[in-house]
Amino acid sequence: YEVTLRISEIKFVLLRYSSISLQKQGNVISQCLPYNRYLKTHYGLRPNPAGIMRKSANTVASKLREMQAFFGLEVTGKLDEETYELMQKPRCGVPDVGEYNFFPRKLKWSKTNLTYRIMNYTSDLRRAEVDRAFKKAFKVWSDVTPLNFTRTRSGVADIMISFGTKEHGDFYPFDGPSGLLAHAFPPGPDYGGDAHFDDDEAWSDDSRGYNLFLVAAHEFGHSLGLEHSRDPGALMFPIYTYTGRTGFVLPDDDVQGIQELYGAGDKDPNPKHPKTPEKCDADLSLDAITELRGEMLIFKDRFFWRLHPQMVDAELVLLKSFWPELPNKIDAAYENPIKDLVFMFKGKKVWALNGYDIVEDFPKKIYEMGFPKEMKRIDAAVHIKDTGKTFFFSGNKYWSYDEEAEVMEAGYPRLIEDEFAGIGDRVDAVYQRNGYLYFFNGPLQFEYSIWSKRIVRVLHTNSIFWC
Ligand SMILES: *[C@@H]1O[C@H](CO)[C@@H](O)[C@H](O)[C@H]1NC(C)=O
Ligand SMILES: *[C@@H]1O[C@H](CO)[C@@H](O)[C@H](O)[C@H]1NC(C)=O
Ligand SMILES: *[C@@H]1O[C@H](CO)[C@@H](O)[C@H](O)[C@H]1NC(C)=O
Ligand SMILES: [Ca+2]
Ligand SMILES: [Ca+2]
Ligand SMILES: [Ca+2]
Ligand SMILES: [Zn+2]
Ligand SMILES: [Zn+2]
Repeated sequence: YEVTLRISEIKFVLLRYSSISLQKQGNVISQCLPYNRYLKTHYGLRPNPAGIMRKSANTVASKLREMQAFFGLEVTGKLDEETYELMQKPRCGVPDVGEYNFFPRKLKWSKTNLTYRIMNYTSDLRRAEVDRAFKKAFKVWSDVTPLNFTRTRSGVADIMISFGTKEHGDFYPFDGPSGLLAHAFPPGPDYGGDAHFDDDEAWSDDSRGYNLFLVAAHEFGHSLGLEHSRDPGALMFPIYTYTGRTGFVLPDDDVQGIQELYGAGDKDPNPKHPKTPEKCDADLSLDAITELRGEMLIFKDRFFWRLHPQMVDAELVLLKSFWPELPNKIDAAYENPIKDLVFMFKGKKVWALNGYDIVEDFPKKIYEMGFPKEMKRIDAAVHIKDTGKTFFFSGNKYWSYDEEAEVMEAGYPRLIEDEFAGIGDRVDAVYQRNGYLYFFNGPLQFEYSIWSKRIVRVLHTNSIFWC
Protein backbone atom coordinates (compact mmCIF):
# COMPACT_ATOMS: atom_id res chain seq x y z
CA TYR A 1 0.00 0.00 0.00
CA GLU A 2 3.01 2.25 -0.03
CA VAL A 3 2.20 2.86 -3.62
CA THR A 4 -1.38 3.83 -2.92
CA LEU A 5 -0.18 6.30 -0.33
CA ARG A 6 2.26 7.73 -2.77
CA ILE A 7 -0.40 8.24 -5.39
CA SER A 8 -2.66 10.20 -3.05
CA GLU A 9 0.38 12.14 -1.93
CA ILE A 10 0.95 13.40 -5.45
CA LYS A 11 -2.57 14.24 -6.52
CA PHE A 12 -1.54 17.78 -7.33
CA VAL A 13 -0.13 16.62 -10.64
CA LEU A 14 -3.67 16.66 -12.00
CA LEU A 15 -2.90 19.82 -13.94
CA ARG A 16 -2.26 19.16 -17.56
CA TYR A 17 1.09 20.15 -19.01
CA SER A 18 0.98 21.69 -22.46
CA SER A 19 4.27 23.09 -23.50
CA ILE A 20 4.51 23.21 -27.22
CA SER A 21 2.35 26.17 -28.16
CA LEU A 22 3.87 28.61 -25.69
CA GLN A 23 5.99 31.65 -26.43
CA LYS A 24 9.03 32.53 -24.38
CA GLN A 25 7.92 34.23 -21.18
CA GLY A 26 11.03 35.86 -19.81
CA ASN A 27 11.09 36.18 -16.05
CA VAL A 28 7.38 36.67 -15.53
CA ILE A 29 6.03 34.46 -12.79
CA SER A 30 2.35 33.65 -12.86
CA GLN A 31 0.10 30.80 -11.95
CA CYS A 32 -0.94 29.93 -15.47
CA LEU A 33 2.53 29.37 -16.89
CA PRO A 34 3.49 25.82 -17.77
CA TYR A 35 6.71 25.94 -15.82
CA ASN A 36 4.63 26.00 -12.68
CA ARG A 37 3.12 22.75 -13.80
CA TYR A 38 6.55 21.45 -14.66
CA LEU A 39 7.80 22.23 -11.18
CA LYS A 40 4.65 20.69 -9.67
CA THR A 41 4.98 17.53 -11.65
CA HIS A 42 8.70 16.96 -11.41
CA TYR A 43 9.79 18.86 -8.31
CA GLY A 44 6.81 18.63 -5.98
CA LEU A 45 5.98 22.33 -6.04
CA ARG A 46 2.75 22.63 -4.01
CA PRO A 47 0.11 25.24 -4.67
CA ASN A 48 -0.70 27.22 -1.54
CA PRO A 49 -4.14 26.58 0.00
CA ALA A 50 -5.85 29.33 -1.96
CA GLY A 51 -4.41 27.88 -5.14
CA ILE A 52 -2.74 31.15 -6.00
CA MET A 53 0.97 31.49 -6.42
CA ARG A 54 2.04 34.75 -4.82
CA LYS A 55 4.60 36.69 -6.80
CA SER A 56 6.88 36.66 -3.80
CA ALA A 57 6.43 32.94 -3.24
CA ASN A 58 9.96 31.74 -2.86
CA THR A 59 8.78 28.18 -3.27
CA VAL A 60 8.79 28.76 -7.01
CA ALA A 61 12.29 30.17 -6.87
CA SER A 62 13.49 27.37 -4.63
CA LYS A 63 11.98 24.71 -6.89
CA LEU A 64 13.57 26.41 -9.89
CA ARG A 65 16.87 26.31 -8.03
CA GLU A 66 16.34 22.62 -7.30
CA MET A 67 15.67 21.95 -10.96
CA GLN A 68 18.63 24.02 -12.12
CA ALA A 69 20.88 22.18 -9.71
CA PHE A 70 19.55 18.82 -10.89
CA PHE A 71 20.37 19.60 -14.50
CA GLY A 72 23.66 21.36 -13.74
CA LEU A 73 22.49 24.74 -14.98
CA GLU A 74 23.48 28.00 -13.37
CA VAL A 75 21.42 28.12 -10.17
CA THR A 76 19.58 31.45 -10.32
CA GLY A 77 16.09 30.62 -9.06
CA LYS A 78 14.85 32.52 -12.09
CA LEU A 79 13.22 31.24 -15.22
CA ASP A 80 16.03 32.11 -17.59
CA GLU A 81 16.13 31.06 -21.20
CA GLU A 82 18.15 27.92 -20.64
CA THR A 83 15.87 26.67 -17.89
CA TYR A 84 12.86 27.41 -20.01
CA GLU A 85 14.31 25.54 -23.00
CA LEU A 86 14.98 22.53 -20.84
CA MET A 87 11.38 22.48 -19.69
CA GLN A 88 10.24 22.22 -23.30
CA LYS A 89 12.09 18.96 -23.86
CA PRO A 90 10.20 15.68 -24.02
CA ARG A 91 10.80 13.71 -20.88
CA CYS A 92 9.76 11.02 -18.47
CA GLY A 93 6.78 11.71 -16.20
CA VAL A 94 8.41 10.48 -12.99
CA PRO A 95 9.48 13.31 -10.65
CA ASP A 96 13.19 14.16 -10.43
CA VAL A 97 13.47 14.76 -6.70
CA GLY A 98 11.59 15.20 -3.49
CA GLU A 99 8.50 13.05 -3.90
CA TYR A 100 9.55 9.92 -2.14
CA ASN A 101 11.21 11.39 0.89
CA PHE A 102 8.48 10.13 3.23
CA PHE A 103 9.11 6.58 2.20
CA PRO A 104 12.05 4.32 2.70
CA ARG A 105 14.60 5.13 0.05
CA LYS A 106 15.69 2.35 -2.24
CA LEU A 107 12.50 0.46 -2.95
CA LYS A 108 13.38 -2.83 -4.57
CA TRP A 109 11.90 -6.18 -5.42
CA SER A 110 12.67 -8.88 -2.87
CA LYS A 111 12.70 -11.61 -5.56
CA THR A 112 14.76 -11.98 -8.71
CA ASN A 113 12.20 -13.82 -10.85
CA LEU A 114 9.93 -11.06 -12.10
CA THR A 115 6.99 -11.30 -14.48
CA TYR A 116 5.64 -8.79 -16.96
CA ARG A 117 2.47 -8.65 -18.99
CA ILE A 118 1.73 -6.48 -22.02
CA MET A 119 -1.88 -5.47 -21.47
CA ASN A 120 -2.47 -3.70 -24.76
CA TYR A 121 -0.69 -2.22 -27.74
CA THR A 122 -0.07 0.99 -29.64
CA SER A 123 -1.20 1.09 -33.24
CA ASP A 124 2.07 2.80 -34.23
CA LEU A 125 4.00 -0.46 -34.40
CA ARG A 126 3.29 -4.06 -35.23
CA ARG A 127 2.63 -6.19 -32.14
CA ALA A 128 5.75 -8.22 -32.72
CA GLU A 129 7.79 -5.00 -32.77
CA VAL A 130 6.28 -3.86 -29.48
CA ASP A 131 6.95 -7.29 -27.93
CA ARG A 132 10.53 -7.13 -29.16
CA ALA A 133 11.10 -3.58 -27.84
CA PHE A 134 9.92 -4.55 -24.33
CA LYS A 135 11.88 -7.80 -24.30
CA LYS A 136 15.04 -5.98 -25.32
CA ALA A 137 14.39 -3.26 -22.72
CA PHE A 138 14.18 -5.87 -19.93
CA LYS A 139 17.33 -7.52 -21.22
CA VAL A 140 19.20 -4.22 -20.70
CA TRP A 141 18.66 -4.73 -16.96
CA SER A 142 18.81 -8.52 -16.70
CA ASP A 143 22.22 -8.48 -18.44
CA VAL A 144 23.80 -6.62 -15.53
CA THR A 145 21.85 -8.08 -12.57
CA PRO A 146 20.64 -11.45 -11.25
CA LEU A 147 17.11 -10.42 -12.31
CA ASN A 148 15.13 -12.64 -14.64
CA PHE A 149 12.07 -11.40 -16.53
CA THR A 150 9.37 -13.77 -17.73
CA ARG A 151 6.46 -12.69 -19.88
CA THR A 152 2.97 -13.84 -18.88
CA ARG A 153 -0.18 -13.54 -20.96
CA SER A 154 -2.83 -13.73 -18.26
CA GLY A 155 -3.41 -12.89 -14.63
CA VAL A 156 -1.51 -10.33 -12.61
CA ALA A 157 2.17 -9.84 -13.39
CA ASP A 158 4.62 -7.82 -11.32
CA ILE A 159 5.09 -5.32 -14.14
CA MET A 160 1.86 -4.58 -16.01
CA ILE A 161 2.52 -2.62 -19.20
CA SER A 162 -0.09 -0.56 -21.02
CA PHE A 163 -0.57 2.26 -23.47
CA GLY A 164 -3.03 4.99 -22.59
CA THR A 165 -3.84 8.62 -23.30
CA LYS A 166 -4.72 11.55 -21.02
CA GLU A 167 -6.41 10.25 -17.84
CA HIS A 168 -5.79 6.52 -17.94
CA GLY A 169 -6.68 5.15 -14.54
CA ASP A 170 -4.03 6.44 -12.14
CA PHE A 171 -3.61 10.02 -10.97
CA TYR A 172 -0.99 10.87 -13.55
CA PRO A 173 -2.79 11.86 -16.73
CA PHE A 174 -0.79 12.07 -19.93
CA ASP A 175 -0.75 15.27 -21.93
CA GLY A 176 -1.23 14.60 -25.63
CA PRO A 177 1.69 14.60 -28.07
CA SER A 178 5.20 15.24 -26.67
CA GLY A 179 5.83 16.60 -23.14
CA LEU A 180 5.37 13.52 -20.97
CA LEU A 181 6.18 10.29 -22.78
CA ALA A 182 5.69 7.58 -20.16
CA HIS A 183 5.94 6.83 -16.47
CA ALA A 184 6.41 3.86 -14.20
CA PHE A 185 5.87 3.05 -10.54
CA PRO A 186 8.60 1.90 -8.17
CA PRO A 187 8.60 -1.72 -6.94
CA GLY A 188 5.64 -2.75 -4.80
CA PRO A 189 2.28 -4.54 -4.97
CA ASP A 190 -0.59 -3.54 -7.30
CA TYR A 191 0.52 -0.51 -9.34
CA GLY A 192 4.07 -1.06 -8.16
CA GLY A 193 6.42 -1.69 -11.07
CA ASP A 194 3.75 -0.93 -13.67
CA ALA A 195 4.74 1.08 -16.75
CA HIS A 196 2.44 3.31 -18.80
CA PHE A 197 3.19 4.76 -22.22
CA ASP A 198 1.47 7.81 -23.69
CA ASP A 199 -0.26 6.57 -26.83
CA ASP A 200 -0.53 10.13 -28.13
CA GLU A 201 3.16 9.81 -29.01
CA ALA A 202 4.34 8.39 -32.30
CA TRP A 203 6.24 5.29 -31.14
CA SER A 204 8.90 3.86 -33.40
CA ASP A 205 11.72 1.36 -33.55
CA ASP A 206 14.11 3.91 -35.04
CA SER A 207 14.87 7.65 -34.81
CA ARG A 208 11.40 8.89 -35.76
CA GLY A 209 9.03 10.06 -33.06
CA TYR A 210 10.05 8.35 -29.84
CA ASN A 211 11.93 5.09 -29.78
CA LEU A 212 9.84 2.64 -27.74
CA PHE A 213 12.77 0.49 -26.71
CA LEU A 214 14.72 3.45 -25.29
CA VAL A 215 11.77 4.87 -23.38
CA ALA A 216 10.82 1.41 -22.10
CA ALA A 217 14.35 0.68 -20.92
CA HIS A 218 14.26 3.95 -18.95
CA GLU A 219 10.81 3.25 -17.48
CA PHE A 220 11.73 -0.30 -16.47
CA GLY A 221 14.62 1.27 -14.56
CA HIS A 222 11.94 2.95 -12.44
CA SER A 223 9.97 -0.31 -12.27
CA LEU A 224 13.05 -1.83 -10.65
CA GLY A 225 13.56 1.00 -8.16
CA LEU A 226 15.87 3.49 -9.86
CA GLU A 227 15.27 7.20 -9.59
CA HIS A 228 16.37 9.83 -12.06
CA SER A 229 20.05 10.45 -12.55
CA ARG A 230 21.73 13.83 -12.97
CA ASP A 231 24.27 12.27 -15.29
CA PRO A 232 23.34 13.49 -18.79
CA GLY A 233 24.88 10.33 -20.21
CA ALA A 234 22.70 8.00 -18.12
CA LEU A 235 19.68 6.11 -19.39
CA MET A 236 17.95 7.32 -16.21
CA PHE A 237 18.45 11.00 -17.12
CA PRO A 238 14.87 12.32 -17.30
CA ILE A 239 15.08 13.85 -20.77
CA TYR A 240 14.68 11.79 -23.91
CA THR A 241 17.53 11.72 -26.42
CA TYR A 242 17.67 9.31 -29.33
CA THR A 243 21.09 7.77 -28.99
CA GLY A 244 21.52 6.35 -32.44
CA ARG A 245 21.14 3.24 -34.49
CA THR A 246 24.19 1.39 -33.28
CA GLY A 247 23.63 -1.14 -30.51
CA PHE A 248 22.56 0.38 -27.23
CA VAL A 249 24.95 -0.14 -24.33
CA LEU A 250 23.82 0.66 -20.80
CA PRO A 251 25.92 3.54 -19.42
CA ASP A 252 28.08 2.96 -16.36
CA ASP A 253 26.04 5.29 -14.12
CA ASP A 254 22.94 3.09 -14.60
CA VAL A 255 24.94 -0.09 -14.03
CA GLN A 256 26.22 1.29 -10.73
CA GLY A 257 22.69 2.29 -9.74
CA ILE A 258 20.99 -1.01 -10.47
CA GLN A 259 23.83 -3.10 -9.02
CA GLU A 260 23.61 -1.12 -5.81
CA LEU A 261 20.07 -2.53 -5.51
CA TYR A 262 20.44 -6.06 -6.85
CA GLY A 263 24.13 -6.80 -7.25
CA ALA A 264 25.80 -7.98 -10.44
CA GLY A 265 24.66 -10.90 -12.56
CA ASP A 266 27.02 -13.60 -13.70
CA LYS A 267 26.82 -13.18 -17.46
CA ASP A 268 27.11 -9.60 -18.68
CA PRO A 269 27.43 -10.09 -22.45
CA ASN A 270 28.77 -6.57 -22.98
CA PRO A 271 30.87 -5.58 -19.98
CA LYS A 272 32.01 -2.26 -21.51
CA HIS A 273 29.67 0.38 -20.11
CA PRO A 274 30.46 3.92 -21.24
CA LYS A 275 31.47 6.32 -18.48
CA THR A 276 30.55 9.96 -18.55
CA PRO A 277 33.70 12.09 -18.71
CA GLU A 278 34.71 14.11 -15.64
CA LYS A 279 35.87 17.57 -16.55
CA CYS A 280 38.39 17.73 -13.70
CA ASP A 281 39.94 14.34 -14.44
CA ALA A 282 43.72 14.92 -14.39
CA ASP A 283 44.09 12.62 -17.40
CA LEU A 284 41.34 14.30 -19.37
CA SER A 285 41.99 14.51 -23.10
CA LEU A 286 39.69 16.14 -25.63
CA ASP A 287 38.31 15.30 -29.07
CA ALA A 288 37.66 18.76 -30.48
CA ILE A 289 36.90 22.38 -29.56
CA THR A 290 35.00 25.06 -31.40
CA GLU A 291 33.21 28.28 -30.69
CA LEU A 292 29.53 28.57 -31.53
CA ARG A 293 28.01 32.03 -31.42
CA GLY A 294 30.16 33.13 -28.50
CA GLU A 295 30.03 29.89 -26.52
CA MET A 296 32.82 27.39 -26.44
CA LEU A 297 31.91 23.78 -27.24
CA ILE A 298 34.35 21.17 -25.96
CA PHE A 299 33.83 17.69 -27.36
CA LYS A 300 34.56 14.39 -25.67
CA ASP A 301 33.11 10.99 -26.69
CA ARG A 302 29.28 11.18 -26.83
CA PHE A 303 29.26 14.58 -25.15
CA PHE A 304 30.24 18.18 -25.30
CA TRP A 305 30.56 20.83 -22.63
CA ARG A 306 29.08 24.25 -23.28
CA LEU A 307 31.18 26.96 -21.73
CA HIS A 308 29.65 30.42 -21.62
CA PRO A 309 32.17 33.25 -21.59
CA GLN A 310 30.96 34.72 -18.28
CA MET A 311 30.37 31.40 -16.56
CA VAL A 312 32.77 29.17 -14.73
CA ASP A 313 30.55 26.08 -14.75
CA ALA A 314 30.41 24.16 -18.00
CA GLU A 315 27.23 22.33 -18.89
CA LEU A 316 27.65 18.77 -20.16
CA VAL A 317 25.21 17.58 -22.82
CA LEU A 318 24.89 14.67 -25.21
CA LEU A 319 25.98 15.53 -28.73
CA LYS A 320 22.88 13.73 -30.04
CA SER A 321 20.61 15.97 -28.00
CA PHE A 322 21.70 18.89 -30.18
CA TRP A 323 22.45 17.17 -33.47
CA PRO A 324 20.78 13.74 -33.67
CA GLU A 325 22.20 13.16 -37.15
CA LEU A 326 25.84 13.68 -36.21
CA PRO A 327 28.09 10.78 -35.26
CA ASN A 328 29.45 10.51 -31.73
CA LYS A 329 33.08 11.21 -30.94
CA ILE A 330 33.90 13.74 -33.62
CA ASP A 331 37.46 14.33 -34.82
CA ALA A 332 37.59 18.10 -35.25
CA ALA A 333 35.42 21.22 -35.33
CA TYR A 334 35.73 24.94 -36.04
CA GLU A 335 33.51 27.96 -36.49
CA ASN A 336 33.49 30.35 -39.42
CA PRO A 337 31.83 33.34 -37.72
CA ILE A 338 31.45 35.29 -40.99
CA LYS A 339 29.33 32.54 -42.51
CA ASP A 340 27.84 31.71 -39.09
CA LEU A 341 28.65 28.06 -39.67
CA VAL A 342 30.28 25.39 -37.57
CA PHE A 343 32.08 22.62 -39.41
CA MET A 344 32.46 19.21 -37.81
CA PHE A 345 34.64 16.37 -39.01
CA LYS A 346 34.54 12.64 -38.55
CA GLY A 347 36.57 10.31 -40.70
CA LYS A 348 36.39 11.39 -44.31
CA LYS A 349 33.22 13.42 -43.82
CA VAL A 350 32.49 17.03 -42.93
CA TRP A 351 29.17 18.54 -41.78
CA ALA A 352 28.28 22.23 -41.89
CA LEU A 353 25.90 23.35 -39.16
CA ASN A 354 23.86 26.48 -38.87
CA GLY A 355 22.79 26.38 -35.23
CA TYR A 356 20.84 23.15 -34.85
CA ASP A 357 20.47 22.59 -38.60
CA ILE A 358 22.70 20.65 -40.92
CA VAL A 359 23.28 22.72 -44.06
CA GLU A 360 21.88 21.19 -47.22
CA ASP A 361 24.27 19.06 -49.33
CA PHE A 362 26.24 18.06 -46.21
CA PRO A 363 27.90 15.84 -45.14
CA LYS A 364 30.54 16.19 -47.87
CA LYS A 365 33.81 14.37 -48.38
CA ILE A 366 36.85 16.15 -46.97
CA TYR A 367 38.80 15.67 -50.22
CA GLU A 368 36.35 18.12 -51.81
CA MET A 369 38.03 20.77 -49.64
CA GLY A 370 41.39 19.91 -51.14
CA PHE A 371 42.69 17.18 -48.85
CA PRO A 372 44.36 14.14 -50.41
CA LYS A 373 41.86 11.41 -51.25
CA GLU A 374 43.64 8.84 -49.12
CA MET A 375 43.56 10.99 -45.97
CA LYS A 376 41.56 9.13 -43.33
CA ARG A 377 40.75 11.89 -40.86
CA ILE A 378 41.48 15.38 -39.58
CA ASP A 379 42.71 15.60 -36.00
CA ALA A 380 41.96 19.25 -35.24
CA ALA A 381 40.98 22.53 -36.87
CA VAL A 382 41.10 26.20 -35.91
CA HIS A 383 39.92 29.32 -37.70
CA ILE A 384 42.02 32.49 -37.42
CA LYS A 385 39.66 35.45 -37.68
CA ASP A 386 42.33 38.02 -38.49
CA THR A 387 43.59 36.21 -41.56
CA GLY A 388 40.43 34.43 -42.68
CA LYS A 389 42.44 31.21 -42.79
CA THR A 390 41.69 27.87 -41.16
CA PHE A 391 44.47 25.52 -40.05
CA PHE A 392 43.83 21.79 -40.25
CA PHE A 393 45.99 19.27 -38.43
CA SER A 394 46.30 15.62 -39.37
CA GLY A 395 49.05 13.35 -38.12
CA ASN A 396 52.28 15.38 -38.01
CA LYS A 397 51.19 17.75 -40.82
CA TYR A 398 49.02 20.80 -41.16
CA TRP A 399 47.17 22.60 -43.96
CA SER A 400 45.99 26.17 -44.39
CA TYR A 401 42.60 26.77 -45.98
CA ASP A 402 41.48 30.08 -47.46
CA GLU A 403 37.87 30.48 -46.29
CA GLU A 404 36.99 33.25 -48.70
CA ALA A 405 38.31 31.58 -51.84
CA GLU A 406 37.32 28.15 -50.45
CA VAL A 407 40.61 26.60 -51.53
CA MET A 408 43.52 24.95 -49.80
CA GLU A 409 46.54 27.25 -49.88
CA ALA A 410 49.54 26.33 -51.99
CA GLY A 411 52.64 25.08 -50.22
CA TYR A 412 50.79 22.80 -47.80
CA PRO A 413 50.85 20.42 -46.04
CA ARG A 414 53.79 21.37 -43.85
CA LEU A 415 55.23 19.67 -40.82
CA ILE A 416 53.69 20.76 -37.51
CA GLU A 417 57.11 20.90 -35.87
CA ASP A 418 58.43 23.33 -38.49
CA GLU A 419 55.86 25.99 -37.60
CA PHE A 420 54.68 25.13 -34.08
CA ALA A 421 57.79 23.69 -32.49
CA GLY A 422 57.31 22.00 -29.14
CA ILE A 423 53.63 21.13 -29.26
CA GLY A 424 54.33 17.51 -30.12
CA ASP A 425 53.73 15.52 -33.27
CA ARG A 426 49.95 15.45 -33.11
CA VAL A 427 47.08 17.71 -32.08
CA ASP A 428 43.89 16.46 -30.38
CA ALA A 429 42.10 19.80 -30.46
CA VAL A 430 42.94 23.47 -30.85
CA TYR A 431 41.29 26.86 -30.37
CA GLN A 432 42.30 30.48 -30.68
CA ARG A 433 41.84 33.31 -28.19
CA ASN A 434 43.35 36.79 -27.90
CA GLY A 435 46.28 36.11 -30.19
CA TYR A 436 47.10 32.73 -28.71
CA LEU A 437 46.53 29.24 -30.04
CA TYR A 438 45.80 26.56 -27.46
CA PHE A 439 46.96 23.15 -28.65
CA PHE A 440 45.74 20.07 -26.78
CA ASN A 441 47.80 16.91 -26.77
CA GLY A 442 46.60 14.25 -24.30
CA PRO A 443 46.47 15.69 -20.77
CA LEU A 444 48.52 18.75 -21.75
CA GLN A 445 47.71 22.02 -23.44
CA PHE A 446 50.22 24.38 -25.03
CA GLU A 447 49.61 28.11 -25.08
CA TYR A 448 51.25 29.34 -28.26
CA SER A 449 51.69 33.02 -29.08
CA ILE A 450 50.87 33.65 -32.73
CA TRP A 451 52.80 36.93 -32.60
CA SER A 452 56.05 35.66 -31.06
CA LYS A 453 55.70 32.18 -32.59
CA ARG A 454 56.54 30.27 -29.47
CA ILE A 455 55.03 28.33 -26.58
CA VAL A 456 54.34 30.66 -23.69
CA ARG A 457 52.86 28.21 -21.15
CA VAL A 458 52.18 24.54 -20.72
CA LEU A 459 48.93 23.79 -18.87
CA HIS A 460 46.83 20.79 -17.91
CA THR A 461 44.07 20.04 -20.40
CA ASN A 462 41.47 20.29 -17.63
CA SER A 463 42.51 23.86 -16.83
CA ILE A 464 40.16 24.88 -19.65
CA PHE A 465 37.45 24.17 -17.02
CA TRP A 466 39.26 26.06 -14.25
CA CYS A 467 39.99 22.82 -12.41
C1 LIG B 1 12.97 -18.63 -11.32
O1 LIG B 1 12.03 -19.42 -12.00
C2 LIG B 1 12.57 -20.56 -12.66
C3 LIG B 1 11.48 -21.25 -13.41
O2 LIG B 1 10.23 -20.74 -13.13
C4 LIG B 1 13.24 -21.46 -11.67
O3 LIG B 1 13.84 -22.54 -12.34
C5 LIG B 1 14.29 -20.69 -10.92
O4 LIG B 1 14.86 -21.48 -9.91
C6 LIG B 1 13.69 -19.46 -10.26
N1 LIG B 1 14.75 -18.69 -9.65
C7 LIG B 1 14.62 -18.19 -8.43
C8 LIG B 1 15.82 -17.42 -7.92
O5 LIG B 1 13.63 -18.29 -7.75
C1 LIG C 1 14.44 -17.36 -15.61
O1 LIG C 1 13.09 -17.78 -15.86
C2 LIG C 1 12.97 -18.72 -16.88
C3 LIG C 1 11.52 -18.95 -17.14
O2 LIG C 1 10.80 -19.14 -15.96
C4 LIG C 1 13.69 -20.01 -16.47
O3 LIG C 1 13.62 -20.93 -17.51
C5 LIG C 1 15.14 -19.69 -16.14
O4 LIG C 1 15.78 -20.81 -15.62
C6 LIG C 1 15.24 -18.57 -15.13
N1 LIG C 1 16.62 -18.20 -14.95
C7 LIG C 1 17.14 -17.89 -13.77
C8 LIG C 1 18.59 -17.50 -13.78
O5 LIG C 1 16.49 -17.92 -12.73
C1 LIG D 1 -4.87 -0.02 -22.35
O1 LIG D 1 -5.18 -0.31 -21.01
C2 LIG D 1 -5.26 0.85 -20.19
C3 LIG D 1 -5.42 0.37 -18.77
O2 LIG D 1 -6.32 -0.66 -18.67
C4 LIG D 1 -6.43 1.69 -20.66
O3 LIG D 1 -6.54 2.85 -19.85
C5 LIG D 1 -6.15 2.12 -22.10
O4 LIG D 1 -7.24 2.83 -22.61
C6 LIG D 1 -5.89 0.92 -22.97
N1 LIG D 1 -5.35 1.40 -24.22
C7 LIG D 1 -5.69 0.89 -25.39
C8 LIG D 1 -5.00 1.48 -26.58
O5 LIG D 1 -6.51 -0.01 -25.51
CA1 LIG E 1 2.56 -4.29 -10.43
CA1 LIG F 1 2.78 13.18 -24.07
CA1 LIG G 1 40.59 15.58 -32.45
ZN1 LIG H 1 11.99 8.62 -15.67
ZN1 LIG I 1 -0.14 6.00 -15.66
